[in-house]
Order: sequence, then C-alpha cells, then structure tokens
Amino acid sequence: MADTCALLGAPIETGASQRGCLMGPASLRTAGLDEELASLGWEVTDLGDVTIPPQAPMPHANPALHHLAETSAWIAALGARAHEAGQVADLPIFMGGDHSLSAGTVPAMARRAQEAGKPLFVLWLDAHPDLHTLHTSQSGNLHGTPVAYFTGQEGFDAYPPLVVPVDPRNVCMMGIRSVDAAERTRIRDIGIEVHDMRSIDETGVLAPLRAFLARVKAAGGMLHLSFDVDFLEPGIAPAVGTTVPGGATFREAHLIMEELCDSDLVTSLDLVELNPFLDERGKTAKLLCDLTASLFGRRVMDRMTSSSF
Ligand code: 5AB
Ligand code: MN
Ligand code: MN
Ligand code: MN
Repeated sequence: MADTCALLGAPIETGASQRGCLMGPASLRTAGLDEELASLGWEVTDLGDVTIPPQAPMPHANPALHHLAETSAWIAALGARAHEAGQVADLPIFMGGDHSLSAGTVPAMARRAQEAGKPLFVLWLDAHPDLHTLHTSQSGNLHGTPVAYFTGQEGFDAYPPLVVPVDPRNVCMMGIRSVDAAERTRIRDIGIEVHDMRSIDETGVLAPLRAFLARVKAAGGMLHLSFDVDFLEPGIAPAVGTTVPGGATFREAHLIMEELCDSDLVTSLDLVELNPFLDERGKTAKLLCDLTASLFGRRVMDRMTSSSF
C-alpha cells in the first residue's frame, strides 16, 4: 500500500441545490480524518483549502444553470491544486464540497496518470450518474455534470478546456438509483459500466467490484474513487441534500472499501456532497472517516488469506 496521503479541502457548494457543503472539509477535519489515517501508519499532509476570487456572472443558453461562473472557476482552481497534490502524495484525498469538484479533480488525476504512462479508471459510488451536459441539465445544479465533462462529452464550452479526458469505458458506477432521461441515453451511448441498486440487490457488491478491479489491474491502471455521500442509505448518512432511499448499507459500503484496500489499486479519492448543516451530531462525517479508514487499511482482524488480490 502507498504510504503518503494529502488532504485538500474543496469547500465548493455552488454546484448543489442546497447550501452547506462548504463546511464539508471542516467537518471531516473535526471528525479526525487526519489523525485516523496517521494512526494507520500513513504520513498525512494537510494542504489546506482551495479558494477562488469573486466571479462576474456568466450568461448561458441554458437559463436554468446556477452559479456557472463560480463553478467553472472552482473547476479550474481545483484542477491545478489537485494535480499538485497528486505530485506530493501517493494518495491525495479531495474533501468536498459538492460533486462538481470532480470536474476538477478527475481530469487532474487523468493528467497525472498520463504522465505516469498509465490509464485512469474511475469508480463512481453515487445514487446518481452525474451525466448531464450544460445543455441537458434541467435542475441547473452543476453537481449533476462532472462525469459528462471528464469523459469528454460536447456542451462544456463554459467549463475550462479538458486536457486529458477519461475513457468512458474505464468508468464503473455502483449504487445508481436516480437517473434522468438524458443521462439514461448517454449511459447507453458512451458505454459506461453501471451497476444500479437492483443489480446490487441481485449480485451483491463484491462480484461486480472484483470484475472491475481485475480490469484495472490487467490494464496497469490507476484508480480514482469518487464517493458521493448519497451512495449510502439516507438513514445512516443523513448529511446530504439529495437523499434517495434504497442506498448502500453500512456493511456494503465498508466491504467495498475493504476490498479496495486489499486490491492496492486506489491512487486518489473524492469525498463529496457532505452537508454538515444537515448532519445529526456528526454522524455522517464520522461514517465517512470510518469508511476512509477501511480504505486505508483499518481492519477488525488480520486475515490469514487475502482476497482475490
Ligand atoms: B449529485 C439530478 N440528476 O441533475 C440533477 O448529488 C440530481 O452529485 C443530481 O450526484 C445529483 O439535478 C448530483 C436530478
Ligand atoms: Mn454525485
Ligand atoms: Mn448523488
Ligand atoms: Mn448530492
């Protein structure tokens, strides 16, 4: 397992429908994320929070879009800082902030992988596929757009130019249970691997996860994990603005993290959509810390045999 990690705060909330995600990085720090990872033997560096200057409004053909100028500026600023974080640490952790931040972090990690001569794979744990372009979003909430952007779809003239796109066939989504019509069409057209909650009910999380990890390993790829709080069942993770019933359970989520840890393939992480304004006595922030600890090597018992990896 890699042994240096960096924390980078991305207090962006302009992509979400509700305010509060800007407190996400502070809440994760308060929950003790850095101490937790240090106790597992990681060398942890906190790089602080990214900021942007005030922006003038940016008009767009889709009048529904909210905060386009700010969100685009966040994406540009995060792209640069995320790439730097990926230079100083084996495993940078991007603490959100709403999910539009992945339009900055994922292309930065694709650039980092390209520099290492490797392809980037993305595991997307979310209730939503976040596959809108600026033209198809009906809500106008830009946290619904990052996957369409970083896979190089058209319709993003107002976002920073995309330097290294991610091959949509290298993206695997799990936990999906709320898909808009335009997103449904796009999933089919561009060939993203999607395991919706029905298929998780049928197969469990391990079989599709192991098949995807085998693909990453065979390609010699780097793996970015993007973890949206709404992947989880709302009862165990209430601190998110876009709850959808029927999410992953406590054990399903931990099992994914434990298996990812054993695979030793994860090279960067987004923790997104945590809205501490909606939390219950820090419950969601603590759960995110515990899940991250499982990914970084915390285990209840040592195992005599490792899994398939
Ligand atoms: B999240 C919805 N598809 O476009 C839209 O939380 C939801 O980052 C987007 O996954 C959810 O507004 C974005 C209805
Ligand atoms: Mn999302
Ligand atoms: Mn979501
Ligand atoms: Mn959300």
